[in-house]
Amino acid sequence: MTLYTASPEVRAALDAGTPIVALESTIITHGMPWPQNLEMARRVEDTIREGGATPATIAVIGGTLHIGLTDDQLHTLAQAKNVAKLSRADMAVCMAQGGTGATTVAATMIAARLAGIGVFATGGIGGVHKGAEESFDVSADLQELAQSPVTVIAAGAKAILDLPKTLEVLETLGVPTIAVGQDALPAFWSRSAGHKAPLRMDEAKDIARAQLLRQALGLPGGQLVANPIPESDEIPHAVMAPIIAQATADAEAHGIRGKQVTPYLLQRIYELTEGRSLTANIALVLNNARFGAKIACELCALREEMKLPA
Ligand code: PSU
Ligand code: MN
Repeated sequence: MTLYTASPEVRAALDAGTPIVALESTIITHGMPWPQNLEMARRVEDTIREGGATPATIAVIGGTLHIGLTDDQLHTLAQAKNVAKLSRADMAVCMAQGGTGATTVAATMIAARLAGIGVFATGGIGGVHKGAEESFDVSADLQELAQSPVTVIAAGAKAILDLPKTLEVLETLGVPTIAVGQDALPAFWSRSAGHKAPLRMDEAKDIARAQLLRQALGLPGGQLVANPIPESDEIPHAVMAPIIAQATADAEAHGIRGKQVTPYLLQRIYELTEGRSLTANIALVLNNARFGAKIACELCALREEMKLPA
């Protein structure tokens, strides 16, 4: 049984052993509005190609796990309504029922591991939500980072999350959280929210080497690379903090729970910032795609040097 279908472009890269960067689809269906979502998805793919790697956007369509989407599939998904948001818990159920679903960070990592793709670029990961001591809302993304050997490049964790608690859980799970080019933990729209990252690495090559050494040591799981948004695109934390507080209060007042929490907050913050959060979001994803392609190239070169299989 073949578990997934690779697009022609991704199939060629897998066969040739050339660099590949996985991309999630929940950011398209639940993270950004139409039509900016499609434009972002295409630009991210092009950025990865310009960086010398092959983009592999991942989604479940009609029960089939697709690794690499055609432009038609991307277009359809970006406009589709009522697409499921898939994580570790429901990915196989969606496939068994012939459903269509977008992959979160967790589900994208599962697919990447399956295809032997070691690098994945996105915007933000899920984490420990504010008030988690009451709601127990901790994203399955964190557990996945502890299990699947994929280096995930994100712009840190969004400040809608409880960042110190997110760092604690990552540490408990044995996941390295690595800030790039600075000591502070990037906070998505902002370069910092005043928290220090546990680790710092400035070179893509070192990050690739650390992933290979992790595997050589027999440690499961991946790495979280927290790449700060470029200065010119950042919205300072002092501006974001009251907006995030307002959005969080609105979510509470409307009784938003479970899977709806992250998409609701993103949409509300988009409204409250009059679209500025989306512009920043797109800029940081492109920045992560650029760095992800670099890490994927280094990973390929190192595997060759160390004579490791893909
Ligand atoms: N953060 C964003 N945009 C997103 C998400 C997170 O800035 O689209 C999505 C990702 O797919 C992530 C998921 O894996 O939300 C986390 O959802 P939850 O908190 O329900 O695990
Ligand atoms: Mn959750």
